[in-house]
Amino acid sequence: MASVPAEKLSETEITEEEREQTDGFNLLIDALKLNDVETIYGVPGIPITDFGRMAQAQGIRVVAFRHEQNAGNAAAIAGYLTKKPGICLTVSAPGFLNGLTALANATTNCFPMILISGSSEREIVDLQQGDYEEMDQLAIAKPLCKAAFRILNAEDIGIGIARAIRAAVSGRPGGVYLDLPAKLFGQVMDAEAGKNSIFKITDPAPAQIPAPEAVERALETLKGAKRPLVILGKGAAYAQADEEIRAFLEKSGIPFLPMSMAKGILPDTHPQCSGAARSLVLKESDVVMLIGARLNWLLSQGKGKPWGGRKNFIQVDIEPGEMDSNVEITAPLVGDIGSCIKKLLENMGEDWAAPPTDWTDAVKSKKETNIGKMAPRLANDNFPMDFHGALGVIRTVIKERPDAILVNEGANTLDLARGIIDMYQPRKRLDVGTWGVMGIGMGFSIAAAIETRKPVLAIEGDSAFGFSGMEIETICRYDLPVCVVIFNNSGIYRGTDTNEQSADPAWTRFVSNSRYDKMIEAFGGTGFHATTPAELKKAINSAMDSGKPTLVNAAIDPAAGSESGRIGNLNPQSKLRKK
Ligand code: ADP
Ligand code: TPW
Ligand code: MG
Repeated sequence: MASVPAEKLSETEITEEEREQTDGFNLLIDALKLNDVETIYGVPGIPITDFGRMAQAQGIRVVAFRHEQNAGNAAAIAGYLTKKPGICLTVSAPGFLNGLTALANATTNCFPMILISGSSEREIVDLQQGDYEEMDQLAIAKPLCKAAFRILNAEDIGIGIARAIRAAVSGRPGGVYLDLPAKLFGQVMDAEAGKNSIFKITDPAPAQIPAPEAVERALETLKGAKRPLVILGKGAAYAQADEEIRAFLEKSGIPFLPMSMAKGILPDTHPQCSGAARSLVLKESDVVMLIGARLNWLLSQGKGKPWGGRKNFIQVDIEPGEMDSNVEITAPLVGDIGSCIKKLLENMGEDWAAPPTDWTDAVKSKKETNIGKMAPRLANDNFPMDFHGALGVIRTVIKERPDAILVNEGANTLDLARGIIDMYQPRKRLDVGTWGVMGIGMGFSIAAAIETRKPVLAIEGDSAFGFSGMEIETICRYDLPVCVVIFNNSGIYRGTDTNEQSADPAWTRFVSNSRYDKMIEAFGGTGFHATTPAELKKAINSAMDSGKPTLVNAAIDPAAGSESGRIGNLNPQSKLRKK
């Protein structure tokens, strides 16, 4: 619409139509663009189809998925990789619920994302009069995320987007729900007032500087240690303080243990890395410094047999409420990891003494023994191929292509790959995280390729793959450099269970000898089938060299896996089970 001459603006006879106007659609897009949102991951439908179209027309990359959970997982990992909230866009009720699992998972993992869902008419929803896709989405989302907001008026879009972004990335990052009722999109307001109502957020994730006495206490505790250990968690990888962390660890000389997604902050081949002596360092250490890692089930809550006995904990974390959540933290260091590590480094002094050599020697020797024991298993050429033979090959692939991003899910496929495949660069290993959730594979792979423009290698259990497998069409549609390798052992944990009672297969079994490689060919990608480590190596290398959508069906011995991978101990044991 033509703009109204300035002299006419004050005249009362100007009609609404004569003013230049904007609407909810445009204000939302402008506010997102102003705040550096480059990509939206979602699935179209009422009431957001036009919103996606318009966003795409205005230069935002809109990546359409086949299922909202995968779009949500993509947004979550985009947030983890970039420190900016990933955006997932869904339709109302069912689409919203499909995205909600990913939002809850993002919150659990401390990944910043915003789930934006269109919703139905408030007047009808609140009186429960049966609107199209009626659901009180805001109320349902609230307990499952860090914050939840609804924008009712176009003039509040700027503030609404700011609240959502700040909540997602500041402090402990997490998932935010943003509810946009259908009516908001078409709401019209004066263009000038609209423009003034949106803004670029200043410093959305402010630095949180630790208190000097907390820094001192942490250093004193560390100095007093005879057998110190540092545990790096995915919060440390998220913080992107790679240089500071390396400098701190190398100056301290302390052995470090990376949690799964923290692998590669320093290379797994670093002399101080004690991943291969995990049991020993957990048990024997006397002072443990946690950096961006929680003492949850993945670390046996910080107590019990794996920990050997009571020890002193130092915890570096942005979330004060995390302290003492499982065991006493004698030196809490609350702040963002970049600022905390910088302060620790500044205050260590020139004469920092390395840990006693009997400790570092013991760790080194255990590590060498374990690596030596593993080597022949990884070089095995067994037919049918087992997990170790296949993973030995992939270990070499990643060594030769350290900038590739490794996505990993499954049970045996996850637990064994985590231990066997060394990582060399930060934020290159993306996996099932805190919940051990299946279904992150294709969403993570797609966002990793889009956000980093690096090649992606997804190592997937055949069951795990099934949770998001339809997205291989999305991978082909966007022509992404993703190579999916399916560890096909014809089942969950194993492909050998039997059901004696009926013709039905055991419920952990899949169709034997499936050819997942043929699936991707349906969409124009390239499939490979590998039955030996040598074939697997050739297939993955040629797939990765192509830079194209590829899928490798790796036939694994159905008898090779164990129940629940490495966490079978968490299964409740039936006292009555026969055999
Ligand atoms: P892991 O599973 O690798 O052990 P967790 O997800 O349990 O890691 O822990 C990550 C921790 O990192 C969380 O407690 C979170 O509050 C913290 N965290 C995330 N980002 C930062 C940051 N920038 N600075 C400090 N702590 C952070
Ligand atoms: C959302 C339970 C954990 S691991 C797994 C399931 C179903 C699959 C293991 O089989 P896979 O791996 O992938 O073939 P492998 O190598 O051992 O044969 N639903 C969700 N999350 C989880 N964790 C499960 C179910 C589970
Ligand atoms: Mg399997």
